[in-house]
Amino acid sequence: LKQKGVTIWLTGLSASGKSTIACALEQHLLHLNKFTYRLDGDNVRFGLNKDLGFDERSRNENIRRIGEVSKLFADSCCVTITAFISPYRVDRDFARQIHNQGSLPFVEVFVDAPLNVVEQRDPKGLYKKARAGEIKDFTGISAPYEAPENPEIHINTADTDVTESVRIITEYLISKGYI
Ligand code: GGZ
Repeated sequence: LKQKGVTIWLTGLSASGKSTIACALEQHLLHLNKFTYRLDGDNVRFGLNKDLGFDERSRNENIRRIGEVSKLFADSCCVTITAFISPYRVDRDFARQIHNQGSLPFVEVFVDAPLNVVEQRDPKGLYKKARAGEIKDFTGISAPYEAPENPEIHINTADTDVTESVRIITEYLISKGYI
């Protein structure tokens, strides 16, 4: 293969738009004939990481494994998209570091939306449950989210739609020669 792999690491609150952007980006890259794979809660938290919950240590381990797996995918020349809250800076930095060690590009995308906006969206009613104390350790309510300080890309989904988000990420990847 001519191209190296790359990992596109989406991070943000629940309901910020990570999965929506990840799916649309995957479709777009497949249309461009790029070898692409998406890792998200549906194919990771129910398989590889089904032993893990949402306490801090479990999230550390969740993201550690996803970092390692995404590195392997990227090493196989795959355009790898990950869509996890990944709330702890130290865990995201670890994922970045192991990519750097393998000379594999790592693109951190902050999928940003204010708490009041994601709480209004609340597509699964999880914020409501978290406020009611029915879900503990809920990110943004009763567990921390450490916003990226220096992401390669920062998208505010309160004013940027999914098509525009995909365009921004794709343009970045092309401009860097990653795809
Ligand atoms: C945050 C939770 C929690 C708690 C269940 N806190 O919006 P969703 O539902 O579909 O996506 C969220 C998903 C978060 O899993 P991640 O693997 O991305 O989290 S992390 O990176 O922090 O390990 C949410 C659901 O799982 N969910 N309980 N307590 N989100």
